[in-house]
Amino acid sequence: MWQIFTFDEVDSTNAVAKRFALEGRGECAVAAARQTAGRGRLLRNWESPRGEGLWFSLLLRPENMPAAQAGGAVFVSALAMAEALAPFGEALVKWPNDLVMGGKKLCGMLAEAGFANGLCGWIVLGIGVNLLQTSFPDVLPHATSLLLQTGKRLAPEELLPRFLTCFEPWYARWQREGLSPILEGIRPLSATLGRRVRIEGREGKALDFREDGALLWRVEGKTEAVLAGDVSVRGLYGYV
Ligand code: BT5
Repeated sequence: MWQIFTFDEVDSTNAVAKRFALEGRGECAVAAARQTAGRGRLLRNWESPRGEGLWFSLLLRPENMPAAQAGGAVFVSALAMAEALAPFGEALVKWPNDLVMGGKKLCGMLAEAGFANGLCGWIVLGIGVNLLQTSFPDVLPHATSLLLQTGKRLAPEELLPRFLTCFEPWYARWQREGLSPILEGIRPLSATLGRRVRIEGREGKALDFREDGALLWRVEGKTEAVLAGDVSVRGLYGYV
């Protein structure tokens, strides 16, 4: 059973969960109705209006996990969230850290980790899912919500336990067997594989995932691997 801490308002649930990690707390979830300084990657902003989405972070403490494997947490949560949302609508996984619906961004994920002696001490996995918004600011042309896509109203407090139920078995498998079974689950849900994409100004075709989660793509006549770091991947004909 996950211990869940809920707040009315915080700056960022990732910041709170990181504080919990440094205080030595065990695995838990931290959720807030609103974030005043929600963060994306590279210090980008994450819009988190009150009650309109699920804004939360997991504090994970995988046992004896080599530091290099920590980044896989994002794939575990992407798969679990796609599963949790499946009864309401089809969410596809846009490598490396988005879920999309109708070609737009429904959910973003942000993993941060602390290491000691080559092992992962903690991972804070922040997840934002747009649920009830009926419109987005002009600066977010690629954003969408579950309500806009499906007409269905799913409350954040209903989605969190659903997500945790889906996450638990995949998290256990990831620790036991590594990333392969997770990537196998993601392949059929991928919005990226088989597509023409633009990565860091170059164009090519996304082919497959490498077993460490890197994206293999065909570019300029060669097959190259892109690590799931801070790259942004764009479709040639839109966001996906
Ligand atoms: C992400 O970054 O997609 C990671 C988002 C993680 C958010 C969660 S919410 C709970 C936890 N606490 C936090 O403080 N963060 C995590 P990135 O790939 O860098 O995408 C960020 C970009 O998405 C921004 O620059 C905007 O263009 C766009 N964006 C901002 N808010 C959005 C929203 N609500 N829906 C869709 N797109 C958004």
